[in-house]
Amino acid sequence: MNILVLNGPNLNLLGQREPAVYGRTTLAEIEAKVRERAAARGAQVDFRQTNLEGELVTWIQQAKGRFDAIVLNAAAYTHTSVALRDAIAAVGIPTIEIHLSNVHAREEFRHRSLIAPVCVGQITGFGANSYLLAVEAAVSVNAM
Ligand code: CA2
Repeated sequence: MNILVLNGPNLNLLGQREPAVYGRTTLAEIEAKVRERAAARGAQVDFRQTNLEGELVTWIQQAKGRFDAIVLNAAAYTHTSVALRDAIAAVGIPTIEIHLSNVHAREEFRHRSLIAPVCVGQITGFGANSYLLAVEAAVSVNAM
């Protein structure tokens, strides 16, 4: 199976700032762990990051027919983006929402996710392991 892992704004800064909230692992290190876990499950991964909302929308649209599942850390766009929600709903590819931090234990504005209702489920608060749990979720959803 093919899994598309998408990362939203500022996640390129991981490991460099705010380690108390987001940990010390860089996005490149997370990508390496994701590739390793996916390979162990017989899956292939395309791992991307962008600071642009529209680029995420385009990548989700282009995933149709190419990917079996999407793992999405939409970062701040989680809480604001109707465009991302509409794109996920439009492509109909099982999408797993993930976060490094537990968004429900943080500021009130992070409690609301506009994308959660169109995702298969949400994994939040496990640090870099959220990505590995999402790979497992993607594989199990694909086998359903
Ligand atoms: O916990 C997560 O994974 C978040 O998606 C991260 C977003 C935040 O807006 C969401 O509410 C929860 C922020 C990503 C910013 O990442 C940084 C990494 C290092 C330094 C500064 C920001």
